[in-house]
Amino acid sequence: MESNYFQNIVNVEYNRKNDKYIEYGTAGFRTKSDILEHVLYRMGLLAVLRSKAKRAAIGLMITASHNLEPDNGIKLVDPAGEMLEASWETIATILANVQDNDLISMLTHISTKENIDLSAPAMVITGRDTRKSSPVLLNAALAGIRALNGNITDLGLVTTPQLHYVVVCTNTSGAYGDPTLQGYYSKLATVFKSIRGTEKNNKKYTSVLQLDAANGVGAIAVKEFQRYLKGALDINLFNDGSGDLNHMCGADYVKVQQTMPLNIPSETNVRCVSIDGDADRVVYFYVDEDNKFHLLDGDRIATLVAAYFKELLTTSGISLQLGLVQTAYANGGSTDYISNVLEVPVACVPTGVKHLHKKALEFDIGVYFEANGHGTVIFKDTAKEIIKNHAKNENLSEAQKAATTKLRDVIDLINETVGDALSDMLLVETILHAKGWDIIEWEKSYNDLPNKQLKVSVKDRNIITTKNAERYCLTPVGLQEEIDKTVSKYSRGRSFVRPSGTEDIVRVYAECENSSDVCKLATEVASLMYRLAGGVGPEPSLS
Ligand code: G16
Repeated sequence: MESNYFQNIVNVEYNRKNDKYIEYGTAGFRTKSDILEHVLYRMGLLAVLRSKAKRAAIGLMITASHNLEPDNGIKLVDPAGEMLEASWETIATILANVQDNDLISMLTHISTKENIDLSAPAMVITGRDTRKSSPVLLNAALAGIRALNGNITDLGLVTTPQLHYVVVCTNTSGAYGDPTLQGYYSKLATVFKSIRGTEKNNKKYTSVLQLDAANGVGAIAVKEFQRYLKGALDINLFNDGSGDLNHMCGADYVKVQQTMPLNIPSETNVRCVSIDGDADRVVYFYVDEDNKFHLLDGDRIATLVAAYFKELLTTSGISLQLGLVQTAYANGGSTDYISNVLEVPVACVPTGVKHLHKKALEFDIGVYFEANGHGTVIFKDTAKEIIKNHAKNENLSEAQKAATTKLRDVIDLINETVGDALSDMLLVETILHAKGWDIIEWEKSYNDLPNKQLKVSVKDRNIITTKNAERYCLTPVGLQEEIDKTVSKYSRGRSFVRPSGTEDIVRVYAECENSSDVCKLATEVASLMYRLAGGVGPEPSLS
């Protein structure tokens, strides 16, 4: 049965045209778009097998998110809207790299090993970002899906989180929401406006927002939201797709460079937002009277959200375990604040929302955010039930009732399937509105330690291996000892190195107490990295 089943998949158009080994990285396959066609075709085939294996719809998104225009990639989405299961990432890597002649035998092997019923139906929901290469790559994926007779729902141009949302809505037969883009906009906008309508006296809060959409697909979604949110939130859109994607704009640029993106007017103390190329990350920022740039990144969002939930739980009298998940990039200032002031349990896991999501599932309410602005909040089904039932309790005080209702309603504002820049932004806006805060008030909660990031190019980034949630470098041998020696010279110093899973570089992170020292610390560690791990090109430095 198996080899017959796969006989129609041979398609010379999608033969492998280069020998580059390609790996399923932090968030899928990601590299130069011109070497990806055969990979996309094969991922179309694999998505059909995954759908049959799970007896559910699978998502397939064509995007390279924060990377520049010449790159592209693919993210596969599992049935509950989460990232592809780790064991299938390995399968995907093997399938992407197999020789054309071995493709049928590899597919046969996968279906036998995974015990897949090939007669089961398959459904793949596809979407793409605005890159020039995306339509061609989408066609390759669609050809793969069709070759195995999979059913297709193509959403066209969508943000990554919108695709995740439609996948989970489809697989829950609409229980999570209507599985359409209109369903997505309407669900989020309706609850946003309704919560907002119940709150008066919003002191310093104003509803005006400057939004940098990275010239990516998020701009399309923002334009839709502008229609749905009219009168509630006043979004001024910049980098709306008319310029170069992620070029000197977008959440990654703003976070790493700690500077204003192109085109956003520098207006004193005005709340600004940047999202990334596929709208799954968000950061806030503003410039003060002295034209000084202030960044409120994923750590700030996480702490704002965790504090809000803690307050609602306490006021409502509901006992649920709230926890927060971060990565090594989390600023030491935020971790201290979470542990010592908020007194919320905090966990640290390796980079990649798939790791954060998994850890957050251990809590009744799990808040997870990477410092780069990628994150969300997830709720156990049992927690949702407890909140709903509590809201029906007629013996609650007015304050308890209000907090419980808010807790129940705000769940619908959150895209729990994955980090969603726009849903996260609406959540932040809801909290700031409830507290009557402007961005300056929000920033007062704690002080960030000065921090910097650098990228180092090396011959082979895979020689860098790490442990302890990427905070300790195992190889090259001796590098960690050198980093430790360097860091010990700086008060509250901390630094780590790790290979990127989305770009062909190694990332260096450094933080310390003194802002005049942080560039020096980052440069020293980058230089160690360059010398001991085979640096290529110019040696990076910060002045
Ligand atoms: C992806 C992942 C994020 C990760 C980022 C950078 O984001 O979803 O979890 O933080 O890549 O990863 P790395 O440091 O390994 O390059 P995006 O927005 O680019 O898809």
